[in-house]
Amino acid sequence: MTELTVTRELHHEPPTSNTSAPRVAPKRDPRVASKHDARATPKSRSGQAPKLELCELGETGDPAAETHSPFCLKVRRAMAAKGLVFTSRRGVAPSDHRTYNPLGQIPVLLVDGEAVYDSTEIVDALETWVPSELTEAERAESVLWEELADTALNGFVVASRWADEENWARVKTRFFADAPAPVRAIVAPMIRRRIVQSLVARDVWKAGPERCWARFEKLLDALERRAPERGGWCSASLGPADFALFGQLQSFRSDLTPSQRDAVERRPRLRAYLDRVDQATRVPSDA
Ligand SMILES: N[C@@H](CCC(=O)N[C@@H](CS)C(=O)NCC(=O)O)C(=O)O
Repeated sequence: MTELTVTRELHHEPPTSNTSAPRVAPKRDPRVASKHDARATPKSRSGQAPKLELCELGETGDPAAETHSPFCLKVRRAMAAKGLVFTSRRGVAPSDHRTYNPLGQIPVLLVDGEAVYDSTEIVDALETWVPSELTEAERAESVLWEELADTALNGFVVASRWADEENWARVKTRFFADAPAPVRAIVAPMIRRRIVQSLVARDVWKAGPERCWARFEKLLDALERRAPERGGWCSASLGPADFALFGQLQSFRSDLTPSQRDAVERRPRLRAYLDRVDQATRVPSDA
């Protein structure tokens, strides 16, 4: 497939890092351990900050959407929140990065050329370098919310784009914008069929659109009641649950999926929470 290209670099300072650091952050007292201390802690084997490259898809062409991948959004925002510098390796399809991830999925983070894949593994690695300020109990809760975001919420993101008849024409035009006409006409519906089958197998779309979107509304109602009015989802500051929830929920806030976007926007606490995470984790515009 397409050869990958390295694009622009972010402009904030990297910490030094230790790629062989333990994967679970030690229990920390947030009153004494500041973020600044954490950034100073990791040391790389060579004494240099490691080179971080994020394997993802091409730019969206939409200033409101830095990526169409909710999992790349999760990782991008986690890195921005932690002040980590990275470059992007762009591909046309996730499978373009198969050299680094045999599963053919994105995101993949190359750490001095060594691949870490699966967004949860990547965020775990980031947490060992620049830990979020979470107690052990908060960290355990954070794992549960991250799982809910990556599985349940992601099912609805995928359904909104690939299964929902109301959105499909827009999605096809945007996602296959650079594809030759025959690809758009023949390959796009084939990919769609395969993805819808996987949504049926995941029990997201088995009972059809009405049940799917009723479950989505119910889940959003619960998230609206649970959304924190300040701080992060599981603690006073942001952590893995926030990066994961933001990655999926923000992905609905797109003109590709107007009815799902409106469903999120109708919930003021959830909307305010997402705006807060957005502000705190924004990747510089030239990234
Ligand atoms: N569990 C993976 C899921 C990643 C994922 O589903 N990525 C999508 C793009 S947003 C993908 O690569 N899809 C292609 C495929 O699954 O074949 C993670 O957390 O990174």
